Amino acid sequence: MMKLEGALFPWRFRLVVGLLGIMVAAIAWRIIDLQVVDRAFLKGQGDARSVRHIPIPAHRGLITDRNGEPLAVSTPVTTLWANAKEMQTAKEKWPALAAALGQDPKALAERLEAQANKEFIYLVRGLTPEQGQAVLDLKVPGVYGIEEFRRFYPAGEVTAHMVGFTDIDDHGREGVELAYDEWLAGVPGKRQVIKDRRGRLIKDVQVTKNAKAGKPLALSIDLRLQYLANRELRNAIIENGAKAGSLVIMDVKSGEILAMVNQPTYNPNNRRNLQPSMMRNRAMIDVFEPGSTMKAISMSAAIETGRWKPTDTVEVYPGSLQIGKYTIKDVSKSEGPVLDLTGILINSSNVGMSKIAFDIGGETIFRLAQKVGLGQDTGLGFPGERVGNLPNYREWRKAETATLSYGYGISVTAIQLVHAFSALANNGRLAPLTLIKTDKAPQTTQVLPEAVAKTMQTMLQQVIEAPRGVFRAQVPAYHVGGKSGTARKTSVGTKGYAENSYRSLFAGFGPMSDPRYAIVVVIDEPTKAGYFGGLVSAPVFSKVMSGTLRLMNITPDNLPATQQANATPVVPLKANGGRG
Ligand code: 59J
Repeated sequence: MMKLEGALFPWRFRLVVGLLGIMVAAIAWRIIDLQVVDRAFLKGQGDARSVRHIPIPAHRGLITDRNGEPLAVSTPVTTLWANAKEMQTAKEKWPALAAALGQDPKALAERLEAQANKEFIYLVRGLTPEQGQAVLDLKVPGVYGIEEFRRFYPAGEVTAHMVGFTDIDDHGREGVELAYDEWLAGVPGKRQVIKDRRGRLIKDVQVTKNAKAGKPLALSIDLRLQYLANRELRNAIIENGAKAGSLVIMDVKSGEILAMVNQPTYNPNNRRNLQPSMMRNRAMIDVFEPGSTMKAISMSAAIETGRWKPTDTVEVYPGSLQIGKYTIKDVSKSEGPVLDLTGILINSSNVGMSKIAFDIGGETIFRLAQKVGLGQDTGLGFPGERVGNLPNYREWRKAETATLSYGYGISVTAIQLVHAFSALANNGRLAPLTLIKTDKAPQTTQVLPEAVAKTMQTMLQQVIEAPRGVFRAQVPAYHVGGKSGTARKTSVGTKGYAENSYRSLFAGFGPMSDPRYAIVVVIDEPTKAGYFGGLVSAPVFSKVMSGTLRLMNITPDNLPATQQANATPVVPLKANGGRG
């Protein structure tokens, strides 16, 4: 055999081998070049231009009142942040930056020096887009802007407790903002971008995920009533030198809370110098003994048994009753030795109520109190909401049966109390409470026979309209009903009751021709002229009920006969009723 390769193509063979050799060498060189010689440079270049995902903030849902009035609005803002490391390269621009930010140049310089190796610090958050752009236009190296949203609360302190607020990252922190955070928040989107090492945007590649806006929420409250309630409560707190207070208005047919206000309050748009006492939504997170307002429930229970009717009488003489070592006392002396059931409510006789309680038994009162929601979970799930306490009747001895029947030894929230009264107002039907606007009729529960509720309505109207009644609760042109209460506050640290610190209460509803609105007024520690619920809280009830009936266009049911015949709704107040 011949040696083919050598003999036939010696030069071609060498050429091919030679070329291949050069190619291998070239590739090897390039590999070494990339992997070893230029490694650092190339790695830097790659890092410098990298694909990033940056969040697109989601627009938080608008909170409105029942008529669409805005209560919490998200507005676009610009937040300025800095790469402090990068900023060290252009210190000469710092004074101009400080001026544009309205900050002290020395303080800013100190801060930037101190954080000189940080690649992300906030410079200022929540500027208006115009303010932010003005700073960015200075083109200070290392200063960047991001778009965010910030909450603004147009009704300020008037809706503060109800609406709550979000934190600087726009997460719900209090109130409805917290309770409905998931609903309101939405989902942030994502944008794919190419940024350089300094975080500067080189190319906006694409939106990889659209931001999903949060959903709007219409609350049950009516801003006009909220303003009215806030104004009257605030005035009463000032006039009476009181520590605090709450007021709730409820639509007894729909279960909607139409207004809920507390004093003291705060401006949610400026939360500097906040004291915790200002932030309490007392109507739901503070519990108290309902005192004599409880008699409306105990009396309902008595009438429901069929053993008692309004004209039956009870001996209340001499205005006190001894139960073991415990004495039950009436504060106001009755005109005679006996009172009928209506008289017991008018005179607010603890003795009379206790005797009825002994007759019907604690369990009867307990069952109804439970059914109307006293000391029970409201189901609202409001942040910090309290359930209160209705002790089980099995634990009631004779003294407890008595004191519970007139409102001590039980603790409730203002919203529970208005709910309980709503059942009497709505002919025995209890509508579940809601803070959200509802359009369809609620599923109500008959917690008291209609006839009993109607009897109670008549009696509670007498409490206000009878000669010795709580005349300060009367409302011009309408019939209304209700019950006052004055409760000694339990003194801290002792088991007993304070000598001179009181809670003044009033709970009532109207108009009696077709009860629609229930209102509870709580005034904590009045210190001026007087402290009786009938003196301090009843006038607030009167003013707020009067304004409510007029704003809601309710036909008067208590005009002189000549006018009543052709009564039409009174002229409603202006749409901003009472805001000014
Ligand atoms: C009262 C109580 C305290 C707790 C008493 C108010 C009791 C009681 C122990 C003395 C003032 C006062 C469990 S008064 O609410 O009866 O609203 O217009 O605080 O009775 O046994 O110097 N209310 N108030 N009682 N305690 N314990 C009346 C009444 C009520 C009125 C006036 C006069 C009390 C008519 C209250 C009102 O109906």
